[in-house]
Amino acid sequence: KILVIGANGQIGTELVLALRKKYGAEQVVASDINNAGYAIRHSGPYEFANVLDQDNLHHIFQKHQPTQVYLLAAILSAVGEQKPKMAWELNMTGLLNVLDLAVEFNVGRVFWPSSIAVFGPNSPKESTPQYCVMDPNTVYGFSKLAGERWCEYYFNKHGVDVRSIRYPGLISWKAAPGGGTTDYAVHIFHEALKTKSYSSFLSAQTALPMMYMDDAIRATLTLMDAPAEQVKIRSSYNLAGISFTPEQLGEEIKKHIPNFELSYVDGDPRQTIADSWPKTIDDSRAQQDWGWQPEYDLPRMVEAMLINLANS
Ligand code: VAH
Repeated sequence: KILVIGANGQIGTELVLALRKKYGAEQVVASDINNAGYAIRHSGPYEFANVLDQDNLHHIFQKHQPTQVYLLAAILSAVGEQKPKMAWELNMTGLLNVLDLAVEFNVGRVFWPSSIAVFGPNSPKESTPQYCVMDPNTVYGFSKLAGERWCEYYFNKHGVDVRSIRYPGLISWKAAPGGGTTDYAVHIFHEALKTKSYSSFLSAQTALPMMYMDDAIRATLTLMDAPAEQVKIRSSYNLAGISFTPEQLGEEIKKHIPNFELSYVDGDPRQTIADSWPKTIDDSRAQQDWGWQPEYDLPRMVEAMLINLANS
């Protein structure tokens, strides 16, 4: 069985759908702490999961004997700054609980998402390399950095085949984003279709690394399918898709909705977070080690978001 923890989140929802399509619905156990995600709950096996409850997790591992585990449960950057201790506890203890269970139940492969949030103000802003100064100043960012260290540690000390990707901001339409700094790039599409206007909490020139969810899911499955000897980085892989500013995104949306109006509000705490992150990412190691290639550029992503949202 394949176990997905955090199945009702922005990534988890699409991972479950992709994994059920690939392995068959009955082989993929979805689990989450909240009972949202009707489609996920009712299209295959579902469990209540609390990553901070070791007995609950042990019961799920005992019952399903997973050969693969995807741990998506986390508190993201913006919410993490409002609840710093909760974010550290959930992101760190949740990961350690799952890594320990992966050892106990001899799980074949584990996936855990990191983020470009592991880079900080003194990391290079352009073509941020796989290895460089990393001084993240959000709880989310340094919990992901510490998590990468733990993943590499469990691989080296306990032989857990854990694999990880430093996701950029992810843009999708099937499930809402979970309280991050890049969420503006999702909300803008909903507002553009509803009111033909959007007020961005990030300034016009704030460039950030982003990716359409279909590319992110494909990268995840490609990494998880790669032979172990090709996965040479056991902390987490840089991954790049598209980098753009709110202004550039607005201009692309105007090609489909000519009278779309984009405005900006100052003083949002998420601006400070965004300013600490890279603008573009160098993902040459993912390309070399397991053949990564993105398929969505800005025009194709915008078209896909507008068409799918308009028809959903
Ligand atoms: C966030 N969407 O904004 C997440 C992601 C790179 C951004 O980690 O917190």
